[in-house]
Amino acid sequence: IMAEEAKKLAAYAAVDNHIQNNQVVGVGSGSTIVYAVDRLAERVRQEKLNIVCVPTSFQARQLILQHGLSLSDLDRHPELDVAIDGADEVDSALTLIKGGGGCLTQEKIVAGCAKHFIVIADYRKDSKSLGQQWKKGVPVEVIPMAYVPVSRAIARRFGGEAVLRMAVSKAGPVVTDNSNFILDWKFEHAQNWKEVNTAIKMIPGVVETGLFVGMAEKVYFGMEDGSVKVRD
Ligand code: DER
Repeated sequence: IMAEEAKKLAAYAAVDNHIQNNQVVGVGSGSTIVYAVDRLAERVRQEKLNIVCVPTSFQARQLILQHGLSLSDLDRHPELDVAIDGADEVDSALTLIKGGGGCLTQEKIVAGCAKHFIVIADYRKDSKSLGQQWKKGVPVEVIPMAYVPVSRAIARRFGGEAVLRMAVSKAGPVVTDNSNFILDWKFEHAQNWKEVNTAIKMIPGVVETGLFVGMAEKVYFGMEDGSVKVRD
C-alpha cells in the first residue's frame, strides 16, 4: 500500500488504542497526525467523548478548531494524559528525529508533559539507526541572532554541517511558530544521541533539538503490506 494509507493505518490504530473518555490529548504536527485528528474527531462524535486537545503548532491548533474539537493549552492543562505525534525517523531504541515540519520545540514540550507519548509513522520512518532513511539531518531550533555561531559550533564539535533551513513559500529562512530559525544538522555518522542532544542544547542560542531521546513510549508503524507494527 502507499505511504499515505500506511500513515492512516498507524494513526487509526494509535487513536483506537490510546484514546478514551475524559482525557487531555496532545496533538502533534505534520501530515500523519491529520489522520489521527480525523479519527479522534469521529470517535468524539460517535462515542460522545469528553476530550480536550493541546496543540503543538499553529497547524495543530487549526486542525483542532477545524474538527470542532475542544482547544486548550498547557496553562490550563500542564499534565496531559496522552500525546500523539509523528516522526521523521525512529531507531531501534525508539530515539526519534522530529522537526521535519519545523515544530520540534512545541512538540517536545507537549510530549514531555504527557503521561504517554505515542508516535505514529509509516514504514519509511522505521530504521535501525538514525540517518538510514531520513537524509535531511537533525533539526535544531535556534535564536536567529545566533544561527552562525551555533552552526559553526555543531560542525566543529560533532562533524557534518548544520545548514540554515530556507523557506519555500516565503523569501529568506524558515521562521518557526516561536519566531526562531532552524538549522538542519547533516550528521556524518551515528552518535550517542543522548549525549549529543544534551551537548547541543548547551550551546548558547540553541532553543531545542529534534532528537527525542527516551521519550516515545510506543511507535505504531503502518507497513507496506497493510499491517500495523508496534514497537515499544
Ligand atoms: O515535524 C515533525 O516533527 C513532524 O511530526 C514530522 O516529524 C512528521 O511529519 P509527517 O507525519 O508529515 O511525516
